[in-house]
Parts: sequence; C-alpha cells; structure tokens
Amino acid sequence: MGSTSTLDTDAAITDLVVSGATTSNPEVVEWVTEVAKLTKPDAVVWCDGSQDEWNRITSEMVEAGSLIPLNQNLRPGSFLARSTPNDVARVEDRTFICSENEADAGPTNNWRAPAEMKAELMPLFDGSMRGRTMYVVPFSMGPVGGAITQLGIEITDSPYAVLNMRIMTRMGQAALDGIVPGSEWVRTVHSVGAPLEPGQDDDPWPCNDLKYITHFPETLEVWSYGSGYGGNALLSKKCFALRIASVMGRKEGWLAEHMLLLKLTNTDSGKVYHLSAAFPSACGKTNLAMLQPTIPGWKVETIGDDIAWLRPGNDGRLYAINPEAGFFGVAPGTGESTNPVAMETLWGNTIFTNVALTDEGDVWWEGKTDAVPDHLIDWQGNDWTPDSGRPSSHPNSRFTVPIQQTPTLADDWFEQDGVPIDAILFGGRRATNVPLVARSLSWQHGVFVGATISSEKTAAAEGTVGELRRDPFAMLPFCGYNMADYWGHWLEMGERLGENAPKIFQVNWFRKGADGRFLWPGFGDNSRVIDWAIRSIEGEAPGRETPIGVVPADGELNLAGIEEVAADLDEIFAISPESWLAECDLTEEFFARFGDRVPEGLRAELAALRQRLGA
Ligand code: GTP
Ligand code: SPV
Ligand code: MN
Repeated sequence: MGSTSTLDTDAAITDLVVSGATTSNPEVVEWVTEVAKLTKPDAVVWCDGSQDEWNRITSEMVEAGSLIPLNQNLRPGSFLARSTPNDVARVEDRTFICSENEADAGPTNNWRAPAEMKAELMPLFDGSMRGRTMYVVPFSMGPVGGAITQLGIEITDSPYAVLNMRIMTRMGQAALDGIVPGSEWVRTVHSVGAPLEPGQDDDPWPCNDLKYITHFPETLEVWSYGSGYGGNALLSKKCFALRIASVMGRKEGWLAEHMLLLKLTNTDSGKVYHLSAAFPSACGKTNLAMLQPTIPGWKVETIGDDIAWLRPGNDGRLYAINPEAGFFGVAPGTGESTNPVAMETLWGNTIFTNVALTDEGDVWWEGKTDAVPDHLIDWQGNDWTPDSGRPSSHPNSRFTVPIQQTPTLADDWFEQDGVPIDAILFGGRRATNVPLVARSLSWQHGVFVGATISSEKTAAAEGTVGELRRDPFAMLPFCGYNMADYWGHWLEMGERLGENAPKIFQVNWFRKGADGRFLWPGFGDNSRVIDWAIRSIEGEAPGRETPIGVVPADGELNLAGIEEVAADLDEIFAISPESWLAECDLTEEFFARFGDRVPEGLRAELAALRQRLGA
C-alpha cells in the first residue's frame, strides 16, 4: 500500500481509532487514541464480543498457524494453541506494583515509582504494535449493573488474548455502554512486544524475552508487555480483578480475593450455604468448585473457581460474586476420576494451551485418562510416545472454557448482587504439619491463619516447583498493596461484619505419610470435610479443641465407604507442638519484614498460639 508513512502520522492514527469507535464517550476515545498513537498499529478493531467476531478471529489465527482447530466431531468449536517455551506461566519477578510510595506496595511486591516505570515502558510500547491489529476489548467483571460489578477495557495486539477475554469476561457492547463519562473504570494495555516490519513473517506465538507486568493502583491502570500467556495477558484476571481491585476494595470497604465460590445444599433440609476458599495457584480451587460429593446429603453447585469479590450487603452479611465468566483451568491432573464435571464442561468451545494433540485431532494431558495414548504431538509440536521420558503437556498447560458450560453451574452465578457467604476456607499444599481441617477460634484468629499460610510452589508461576513459601491468603503474587495493610483491612471487615462474619477454616488436602503418599484421598472425598465444617457451624459437631483450632472429634468426620482411611487419621490430624513452635518462629521472622505495619491483633494471635502450644 505504501502507506506506512501516512499511517505513522497522528492524524491517520486518530482516524483509525475514531472511524470504528463504538462509543461516544470522549474519555474512552481519547485514551484509545493516545495508546494507538504510542503503539502505532496498522489497524484498530473495536470488539463487540459477537460470535461473528469470534469466527473471524479464530479463522485468521488458524490461517496464520497460531491456532490448531481440533476435530469438530470430538471437540466442536475448540482449538489448540502452543506458546513458546519462554512464555508458559506468570512471571512474578517481572510483576510490579507502581504506587507513589514504596511502603504502599510493601515488601512482598516489586515496586517502582510510577513516573520511573512509565519512562522505562514508553519507549518499549512506542511502535510495539507496528504491523499488527490493535483490539479494543471492553469487558464487565460481574453482571452489568450489579452492586459489586466493575468495568474495564483491555487494549491488546494479541488475537489470542481477545478470544480468551471473550470466554473469561462479559465482553462487548453492554460493558462499553456502561462506561459513561465520569464513571470509574480500569484502563489496561497489553502488547506482546513483537512489532512486525513490512513483509516480516509472524511467529505463531509472538512475545518478547523482556517482560513487564505493571500496575498503577492510584490511576487504575495496567500496562503489560512481552508475554501472551494467562494472567500476564488476560488483564481482567490477576492484574485487574486481584491487584487493582484489592486496592479499590480497601478504599471502598470490600475484598478482592483469590477464591473459589460454591453453593451447598443440604438435600434433607433444603438449607443452602455458600462457601469461598482461598488456595494458591494450582492447589485445587477448580476441583473443589466442581466437587462431586462422595457422601449423601449434599448437593454442590459451582459459582467460581479463581476469583471472588466480597462486599457487605444491606443486611450486614458478606456477599460475594465471581466476577469472571469462564475458567482458565490447569489441565494436567484434571480427569474423569478427579474432576468429571470439568471434563464434561470441556466438551467444546474451548481453547487449550500447551497440551498434547492426539492422532484423532483431540487433546490429551497427563492425568486426563488412565490409559496413555501410544502416540501424541507434544505441547512443543514434537512426536511423543510413552517412552519419551518427558510429559506430553506443559505442567501449567490450561483450558479456557465458558462457565455457562458447567453442568453444575449454580443459578447464583447470575445473581446481580452476589450470594451471602457462610464459611471461608484457607488452604495450601503442605506435606507436613497442617491437619486436614481446623476451625478458627475467632475472625481474628482466622485472619492470622490466612496471613500465615505456607504452600509448596507449583508450575503456575516461573520458578522452583515444590519450594515451601509463605503465601498469605493465597494472595502473595496478587495483592496490589502492602500485605500487612491488607491483613488490617481483613480485621476491619471482621469488625464491621460482627456476628454476621463467616466462619473461617484451615484445610490441607496434601499431607503426606512417611512413605510419601497423600494421606487423604481428596477430590470428591473433600465433601466429608465440608460436611463436618457445616455441621460444626450448625453446632452439630462440636469438635475437639487443639492449640491451632478446633478439629473433628472422634467419629465426627464421616468416613463411611472409606473406612481404610481411619488407620491414617492420627497422622492426618497430628499436631506437633515442636514443629508448630518452629513455625511460630518463622512467622515472627515473616512478620518482621513488615515492621510496624503488622496489625496488633495478629501479633496478639501469634503470642496466644505460642502460649497454647505450651511455650
Ligand atoms: P489456579 O487456576 O492456578 O489458581 O489454580 P487452582 O487452585 O484452580 O488449581 P486446580 O484446581 O486446577 O489444581 C490442580 C491441581 O491440584 C492438580 O494437580 C490436582 O491433581 C490437584 N488437586 C486438586 N484437588 C486435590 C485433592 O483433593 N487432593 C490432591 N492430592 N490433589 C488435588
Ligand atoms: C493462577 O496462577 O493463579 C491462575 C492462572 O489462576 S493465571 O491466570 O495465569 O494467573
Ligand atoms: Mn488463580
């Protein structure tokens, strides 16, 4: 076309943006224009979230070799994407909180001054979308118009991100129409950082070795550069719904949490309960959200598997929504025996990333079936057989699927103003020390338990898998402000909720015996733990008090059908005072990192725990 020099001019760019704009809100149009002038795309598309748009983008990506269509008979409407090996997980060491004051980011976040970070980023974003299409993706987190809902826009040069955003959020015109002049909304910008020279061949998974995931909580902005994967690129998710939203929530009196949400019905009495649970990445939120009880008396329905926003309602109780509209779930370990509901959910309309391709044109991953296929194409596009000596799928390979395909989806997911929460679980992946379940002695004690959670690292983030680390409230990589202030916010929420505050439990499905095997069968049998927790709330299972909380008394945990587990119960519930006192010393060290910002209430809980342990 010979028009590059024309397109380079600001006037032409402005025309690209304005001619297709689907909003008359000047604040939006001006912001999009500004980003376009900086990133200099070849084309601008205002997304409407329609099926036509999905069809067009998937076709283009298939043509470009960025998506592989799966066998339409086996997996209709579904595609496989393969990332490059240097872009497979969240990059925590490249994630930054850019608050004006360093202390407001706190010692668990990487901090940069906003102006400094912008100065570092702008040269990278300058021309970063050259040769590409810039997509404008308006989205709603929660039902449009709901009491807890928030709106945002992601600008991205990744069509893969657009497709995923269409699944993960309520994306489209209704969200854009909700962004009216003067309203609060979150501005997010994403570039894979791989501009194309005229005539240059594109990579099937464009990205950059240099990555930045940056948050500006005071101006409600996210700028993400260099990665196309998951939470690095789907900016509605961790960047907005956790890091930015946690800051909004603190200011406005609500909570943005790394939690699943489920609805529980007692099938005898008809009584309904709602639970939320915070577990670190790849520690079983999706599994629990889709729980199939192995004991009678309970029906479990799914509301969310990753993020919950919780806000006190008019009646003084704590209400929660799942702000998302899809699952971005871990594939390996998800199978008929461990999570049949997920397997049913994935029947079609799914984007799989970094799993293996079967000879029939379907997908496979470790744990999907007991039988291992004789031949696959692995996540890197190479031939694979059971003797290859390496996994066929990346350990952080994922599926993106609309939540409305979940056979166990609760009507409550559609609730404009959320559901009242009865119980909150905190958990982690702990081979030792932490018992299967313990009820906290008070809200303050529960906040202490959440604040001191440790967990073995998983493949969800780049780094060493298996290393034990503190992951308070499963929010270590996701809290957008000083973690100690966050604990203080939780304590204040408890004061505000008073009698109406949910009960808090600590759980651990991952305790191992001396022989290295999991002591607790887990998965569907976790219903037995939930059954006990609810009966304990109702006063039907008083439990046995230990120094770390109330555990099931003899006979209170329903083991009907898994009687063999009884032999391991002592080990599953063992609480060693020496080990716990050693944990207390580590907690003291951990708290010391936050100096005098640690709330007095948590120091008091540490002292009280030591006393109960007999120090
Ligand atoms: P993110 O999406 O990364 O936030 O994680 P998630 O918490 O939703 O992870 P998910 O539920 O997908 O966790 C998957 C991993 O946890 C798989 O390796 C499962 O096998 C394992 N898992 C889940 N529930 C249990 C359980 O009850 N017992 C055991 N032993 N493993 C479990
Ligand atoms: C997690 O890592 O906790 C996830 C996946 O839920 S990602 O969206 O990539 O952060
Ligand atoms: Mn998560």
